[in-house]
Amino acid sequence: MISKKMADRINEQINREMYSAYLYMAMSAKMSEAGYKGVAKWLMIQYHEEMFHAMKFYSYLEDQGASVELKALAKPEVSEKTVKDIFVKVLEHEKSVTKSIHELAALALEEKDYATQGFVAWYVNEQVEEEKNASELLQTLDLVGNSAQGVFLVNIELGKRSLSVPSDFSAMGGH
Ligand code: OFO
Repeated sequence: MISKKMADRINEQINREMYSAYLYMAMSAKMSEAGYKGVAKWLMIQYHEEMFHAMKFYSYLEDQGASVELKALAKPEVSEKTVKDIFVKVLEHEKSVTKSIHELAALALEEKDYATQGFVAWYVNEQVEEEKNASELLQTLDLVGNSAQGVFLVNIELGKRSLSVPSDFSAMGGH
C-alpha cells in the first residue's frame, strides 16, 4: 500500500505524461502540416511512448490498490515552425519531465516507500534516454548546418523510427 500523498503525486504524474503525449501529438500535426512527414512520424511514436509512461503509472496505482484520478489536460501550445526549434522544445520539455520524475523519486525516498523507489527507477533511466535522444537529434541538425537538404535527409531518417512500446494497454496491470 502506498500513502495518499504518494498516490496523489502519481496521479499528478499521469497527467504530466498524458500532457507530454498531447504535446507530441500537437507537434506531430504541426510538422506534418509543414511537410516533414518523417519528423511527424517520430513525434507520433513519441506520443505512444508517453501514453505508455502514463499507463505504467496507472497500472502501478491499480496494483497498489490506490485510486486512479484523471485530471484535465492543458492545451499544448506549439508555435515552433522549424525542425530545429521543435527539437529544442522537445529537449526543454524532457528536462522538465526529468525534474518532475526526480521529485517523485525524492518523495519515495522521504517516505521510505521502497516499492515506489524501485518502480520509479525505470523512469529515472528512461529520462536519461529521452534527453539523450533529443540532444543527439539537435547535434545532428547542427552537423547538417540546418541546410534544407540536410533537414530533409534527417526527416527521412526520423521516419524510420518504429514503435518499441505496447500500444494495447488492455493487458497491463490489473486488467
Ligand atoms: Fe514520459 O518521458 Fe517524455 O515526457
